[in-house]
Amino acid sequence: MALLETIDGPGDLKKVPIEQLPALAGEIRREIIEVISKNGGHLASSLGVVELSIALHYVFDSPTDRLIWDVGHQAYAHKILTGRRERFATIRQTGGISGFTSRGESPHDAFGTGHASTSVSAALGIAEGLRLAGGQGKVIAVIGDGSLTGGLAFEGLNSAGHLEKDLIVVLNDNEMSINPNVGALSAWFSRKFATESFNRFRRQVKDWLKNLPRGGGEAIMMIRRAIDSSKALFTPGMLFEGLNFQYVGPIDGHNTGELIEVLRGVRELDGPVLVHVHTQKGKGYVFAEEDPARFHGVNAFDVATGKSAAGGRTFTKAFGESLVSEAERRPEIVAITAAMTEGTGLSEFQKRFPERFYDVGIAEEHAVTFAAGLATTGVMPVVAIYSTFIQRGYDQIIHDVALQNLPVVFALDRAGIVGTDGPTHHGAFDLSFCRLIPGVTIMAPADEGDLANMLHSALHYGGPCFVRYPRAVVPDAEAGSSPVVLPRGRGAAVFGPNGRADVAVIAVGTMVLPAVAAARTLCREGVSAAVVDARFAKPLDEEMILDTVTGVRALLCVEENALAGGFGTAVLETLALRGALPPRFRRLGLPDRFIPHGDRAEVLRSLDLDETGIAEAVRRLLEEPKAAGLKIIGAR
Ligand SMILES: Cc1ncc(C[n+]2csc(CCOP(=O)(O)OP(=O)(O)O)c2C)c(N)n1
Repeated sequence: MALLETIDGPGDLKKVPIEQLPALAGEIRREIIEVISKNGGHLASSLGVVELSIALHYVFDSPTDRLIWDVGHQAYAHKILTGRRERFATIRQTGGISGFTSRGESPHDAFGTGHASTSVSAALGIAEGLRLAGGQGKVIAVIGDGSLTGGLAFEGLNSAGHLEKDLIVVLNDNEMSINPNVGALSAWFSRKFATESFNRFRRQVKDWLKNLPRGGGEAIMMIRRAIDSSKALFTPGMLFEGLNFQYVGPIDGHNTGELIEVLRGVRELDGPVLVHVHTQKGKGYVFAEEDPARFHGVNAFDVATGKSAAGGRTFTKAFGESLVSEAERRPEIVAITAAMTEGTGLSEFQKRFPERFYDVGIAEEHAVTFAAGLATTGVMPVVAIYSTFIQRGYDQIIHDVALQNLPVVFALDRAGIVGTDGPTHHGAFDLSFCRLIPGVTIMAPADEGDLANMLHSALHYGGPCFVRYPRAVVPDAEAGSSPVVLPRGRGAAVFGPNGRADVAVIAVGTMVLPAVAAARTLCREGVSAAVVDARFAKPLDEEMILDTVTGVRALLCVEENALAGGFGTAVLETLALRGALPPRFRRLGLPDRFIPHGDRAEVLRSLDLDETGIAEAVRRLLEEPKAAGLKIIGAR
């Protein structure tokens, strides 16, 4: 790592002669592969932009010039080149640097990212802000062709073309999102675009010429000449030029010298410019080049073989299988993903029912409204989206689905703490923001059998339904052989003494089994504790809750969701309105702050969201004096 060791910031990089930059790229790749093979992370995307990262930092002066990496998952080389080389080994670990760009982490991270398609709007805002404040610096957004399928990116381009301010957008085109990129637009960027479109145009004109009256010799010659000279018009740049951008490219994104030369030229241009760069996802690591989708986001792996240790059976996998068996029985079921086929467990569905499967690109808003449209025709759409990304489609859920009471099922994967991807990806809020929508059903399974029953029920109830489940391995549980329809809005008593308990714990989803384990421990200590699995965050089983808390000394509600507006708050509201609050009450859940990245189990432990934390919370609660009047002891 001879060269790399001399680089503690972009200033050091600029001292390296251009001819040595390919060697530096090799060193950076080795460092990224080495660290990500241990920590896991977004390997293929980051390997693809090593030369581009070097060239951008060679030509521009970060942090005066602002670099905004869309999603930020590809910014590993950028991090290594901007003073984080030594901390790079801590990436995605508890207390370590983030796997995305983060303003708090470095002045070179001009904008915090994690969700796709934000870079153009953010860059335009920064460019305009600098102008208003009389500040210095070029602003450069780097966006992948996958992220350009998001509507927000086009809102940004549209606005930038209108404002005509200095802005450089680098389109990193590797023809891949996580899987091969989808959508009509991706053809515009494709290498085949020019020839295919031009040939189609030529065929159309030929047909037209055949139908012209005879004797039009001179006119036909003119048209032929016009066709030949119009070939130059058929470039991917047409689209961007139409949006008032100057288009430069396409250029080879692995040729550092060419990149530097082009970027130096682009730096001198005024107004919005789009630089189209071709790269290869996974470049430089044979297994990632061969299977860029698997190495998009990879767990720890063996560098020599590219293999990762087999994980356990996940909720995602269980969901995918349940959906396939539902779809076998009901031809009206279709599945929709927003560029996350594998992540949401839909690969098998796609194989089995290609005609009933839709990958709409990174377009969550569209996914929801598309589902709403389908649902008006008797189709039964299941939209499988990560909890954090459904935030993008919130207005569509309210306005297009719920207001019309359409039967759309939302399978919210990665609900709760996701772990190493951190705060941009935690599914912290879905119970809170879904709970306030009238008429919806919200369910959270504790195990695989529950998940199958809940999916089955959601497909049966009609109206908008959410099933939320974590990024986790399913606990050992007997999956029911054939799923049943659960009575809507009914919880279940899952643990307790005969007769009245001292303490009631009402848990939902992932917190049910740790709550039962905690109650067992408490029982051994002589505290009789009952546990209720709420199953539904909406509608709440109010009668069961009232019955459970009658006569108890304390009540604890536990959820893997923000406390603010979440499940425990729903219980609190119900009990307060009914005048039935027990003498001691407390909610456990995600506190009112953004939770950093780290191993999922460690993060949950740090928040008391495990067996030990729940048992301890009950012990502390019981030590507290009785609340007077409506004051709630221990509520936080
Ligand atoms: C709103 C949103 N939806 C989904 C994702 C998940 N995601 C992360 S990267 C990615 C693909 C990005 O493709 P591209 O922009 O082409 O970058 P590449 O990884 O190919 O370099 C997706 C779908 C996300 N980060 N944000």
